[in-house]
Amino acid sequence: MDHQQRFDLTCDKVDEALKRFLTQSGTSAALLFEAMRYSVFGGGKRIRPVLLLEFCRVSGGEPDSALPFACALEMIHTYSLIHDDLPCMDNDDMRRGRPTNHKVYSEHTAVLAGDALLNLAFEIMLDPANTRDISAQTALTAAHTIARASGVYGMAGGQCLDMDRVAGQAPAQMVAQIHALKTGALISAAAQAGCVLARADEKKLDAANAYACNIGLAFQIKDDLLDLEGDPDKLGKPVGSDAAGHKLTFPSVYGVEHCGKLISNLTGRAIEALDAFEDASFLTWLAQRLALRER
Ligand code: GRG
Repeated sequence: MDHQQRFDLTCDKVDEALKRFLTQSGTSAALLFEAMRYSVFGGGKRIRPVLLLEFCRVSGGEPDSALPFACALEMIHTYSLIHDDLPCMDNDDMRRGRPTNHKVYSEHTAVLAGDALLNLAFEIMLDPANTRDISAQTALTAAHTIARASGVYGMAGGQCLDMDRVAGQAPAQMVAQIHALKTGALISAAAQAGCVLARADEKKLDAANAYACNIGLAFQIKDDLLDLEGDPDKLGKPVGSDAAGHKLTFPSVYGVEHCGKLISNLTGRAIEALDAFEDASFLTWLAQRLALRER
């Protein structure tokens, strides 16, 4: 099996588990379930769950026992995109080639779908029925890693800095901080939680963190570049929204050419960090694939 086939197979497993977790029990709030499923099954690349499961595997853990955490992480990511698209944030009409959640449902349903996905993620991670194969302490530590990365010290904090930039702060420092929190924190949490669930040692945790921080930043710089010069058909949304929204981006600070070099340096550093693991060729491939992605 080649790496692409393994990636696809892992995505299929994640999708199957997500379908199970998003099967409605009872009859209340059918519309909310529909709105949640609309975005969870809307064509996401599943990068974060794949990272979590692979870091669990290369650290000697059992990926199947980490599946609930991988699904929870994808739900948190999905909630962040639903809320990011809202009129009070980026006010986007399209994502992944389809109308955004609030365009299909309503603004209040989209807010609730995001809230409900965030809560369901924690319900899944903290449900003893989903964590039978791991110790309670390990499950709590993994859930804590993901919680911290999602909230004020991570993604939500980064989103706030991005929305309410304070004039006078150095752009280069600011853009790095925003990206590290808004995008990098959840990607790092994926790698860290995978290691935690496999009870990896400090050396492996540090290496996973170094890999994730580097690919996380490269991922965001690539995202900035795609918004500037990507193909709207492949991206499934119009380009140019960062410039229109006067967003602070890596290309606006460093220029397009330098951004290409930064992505390749960061990818190289991520791959170097994998020396701490045996059998990490899939993660090498993934870092390279993300650097070359077109959507
Ligand atoms: C609303 C709390 C809150 C946070 C929003 C994630 C985010 C913070 C904003 C999204 C803005 C954005 C486009 C960031 C760039 C990096 C990023 C997170 C891209 C989307 O992730 P992908 O490419 O998405 O993994 P898919 O569609 O593949 O799931």
